[in-house]
Amino acid sequence: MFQVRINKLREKLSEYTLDGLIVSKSENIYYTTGFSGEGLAIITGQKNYIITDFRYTEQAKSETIGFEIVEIGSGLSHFSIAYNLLKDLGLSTIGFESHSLTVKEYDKLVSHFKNINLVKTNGLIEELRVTKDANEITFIKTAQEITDKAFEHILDFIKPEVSELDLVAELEYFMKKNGSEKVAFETILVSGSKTSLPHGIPSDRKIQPKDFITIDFGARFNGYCSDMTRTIIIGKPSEEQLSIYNTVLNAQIRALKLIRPGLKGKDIDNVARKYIAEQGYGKYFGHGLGHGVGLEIHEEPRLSPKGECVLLPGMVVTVEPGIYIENFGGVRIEDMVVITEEGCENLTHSEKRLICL
Ligand SMILES: [Mn+2]
Repeated sequence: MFQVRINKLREKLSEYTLDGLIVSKSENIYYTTGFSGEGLAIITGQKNYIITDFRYTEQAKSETIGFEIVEIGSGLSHFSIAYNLLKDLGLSTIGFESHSLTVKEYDKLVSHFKNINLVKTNGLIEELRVTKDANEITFIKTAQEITDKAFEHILDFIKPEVSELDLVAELEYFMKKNGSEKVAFETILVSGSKTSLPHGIPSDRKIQPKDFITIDFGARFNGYCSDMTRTIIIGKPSEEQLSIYNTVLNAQIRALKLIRPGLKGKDIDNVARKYIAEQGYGKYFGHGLGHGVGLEIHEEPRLSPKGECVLLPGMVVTVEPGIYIENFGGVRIEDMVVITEEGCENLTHSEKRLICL
C-alpha cells in the first residue's frame, strides 16, 4: 500500500522536476509512510527516510517498511539532518510543503539548506489523497458505522433538563467504547436558538421543550474520519420549524441524487442552493454544501459555489445543506458518501426524517 503511494509520489516529483520532497504535514507523513509520530519524512527517487527523536524511534521502526529511521540527537534540528542526508545523496532540487510550515520553521529550513535548491510545493500529496483506495474506504465506513450507532444511542439520553455537555460526554464515551480512537473533530451539539450557529459550542445549557438540537460529530478509525449531522426536535415542531427542516432535507436529497463522476463540486452545491433559495431561505444558507473527508475532516474536493474540482470515483464527500436564522434556530442534515462509477454510495444510515422526542 505505501509502496504504491510512494511510486505515485515519485511520478509527481519527476513531473515537477524535483529530486525529493521533505514531508512535514503529519497527515501526509502518515499517508506516505504509515508513521504516526512526530518528525519529518523524506522521499527521494533513491532512498526514503524518517527523521524523528528518541520518543518515536521504536514506533517509527514498527510502523514503517523500507524507510531508514534517523534519530536526531538533542539540540539538533530536523532540517539540518535532512540537509546532510540529501547532500550525501548528491541531490540538488528539493521540494517542501509550504502549506505546513510556520514562518519560523521556514526560516530555519532556509538557514540549513545552503547548497540545495528549495522549491515550495502546495498539496502534492493531497492530490494523491483526494481519491481513496479500498482500504481507506473501509476505514471511513467503519468510522461511520460507529457514528451511526452512537446517534441511535444518544437518542435515549436526549430529554428536557439534560445539558448539552452531558450529551457530548455520553456520545463521545460511547464512540470510544465502540472503537473510535478519538473524535474526528470537536463535537458540535447545540440546542434551542443556538442551533442558528453552524459551529456552535456545547455548553451547560439544558435542553428545553420545542428545542431543535443539532448534533454534528464523527469518529476516527485508523486515522480516518467520519462526519455526520442530524437535527432533531423535542416535542411537536411548529409550522415554521417543519418547513425549514423539510427544505433542508429536500435540498440534500436533490444533491445526493445528482452526485456522480464528471460533475464539478459547484454543480452539486448549485442544485441544493437553488432549491433553498426557491423556498425563500436563500440568505440563511451561508456555507458550502460539503467537503471531502479522509485523514483530515475537511479536505478536497469542496462542494461549494467555487468548487472547480471534477468528481471522480473513490472521492468521499459530505452533503450538508443548512438553514440558520439568528435568534430562532437552525437545521443542518449531513451525510457522507463515496462517489462510485454510477453515482454515489451513502455511508450514513441514520434516520433523517425529523425525529420528535
Ligand atoms: Mn462536515
